[in-house]
Amino acid sequence: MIGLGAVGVLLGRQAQEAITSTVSATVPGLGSIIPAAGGFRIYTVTGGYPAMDPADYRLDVTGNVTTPLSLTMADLADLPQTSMTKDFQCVTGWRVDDVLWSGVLLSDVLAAAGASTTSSALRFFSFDGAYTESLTMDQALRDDVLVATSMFGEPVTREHGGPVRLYVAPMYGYKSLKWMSGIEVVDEVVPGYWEVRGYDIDAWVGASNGRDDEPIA
Ligand SMILES: Nc1nc2c(c(=O)[nH]1)N[C@H]1C(S)=C(S)[C@@H](COP(=O)(O)O)O[C@H]1N2
Ligand SMILES: [Mo]
Repeated sequence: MIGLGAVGVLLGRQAQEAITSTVSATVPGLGSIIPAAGGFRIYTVTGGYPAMDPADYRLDVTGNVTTPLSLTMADLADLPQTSMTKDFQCVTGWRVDDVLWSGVLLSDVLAAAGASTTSSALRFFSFDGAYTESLTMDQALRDDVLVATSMFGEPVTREHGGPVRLYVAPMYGYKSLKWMSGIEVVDEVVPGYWEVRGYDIDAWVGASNGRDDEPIA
């Protein structure tokens, strides 16, 4: 059950980062809003959580590649699997320590597509139809940037951007695009959803967005 006040918060307020809620409730038209595990807050700029049957899922890898790909969940499972336990930190201040992430390194996906690593940037697209993100090629090839199919040892939930989301460990959470549907290899960085709204394009935790002084290692 949910009170009208909470519905008002959900539907009426332009809260920072389009925060939805961490309360347990079902709101008609918005689907289920569950308590987020481990202190996560569930964000969506569209007001909803797009649904995708994993059987229908495709991750398109296009642009400056020798082999354009349209990867199924099974295709992703056939690529080398990587896990890492690392923190998730939103630029608004909340942080979840020691999250177990699993999936395929973005660099392995790019290698499978024969991505031109002399291209300078990548664009990321969401099947929510609204959110986009960017990385430079150097950033994308790091060994802590993951095409994540699993969080906490479970498939990425719908609320967290399942079945596949991006996880950019060294950067603030807004780089970790949810409901990922496409990766495009391009010649120049195209600023993402929050970046055209003022956030730093290079979102290093600690060093960007005027927060702290010290870049992380
Ligand atoms: N598609 C999409 N991806 C997104 C967002 C969003 O609103 N839509 N919010 C971003 C922000 S600001 C953060 S902090 C994280 C939050 O991830 P979570 O909702 O799994 O906690 O998702 C990022 N990726
Ligand atoms: Mo965020």
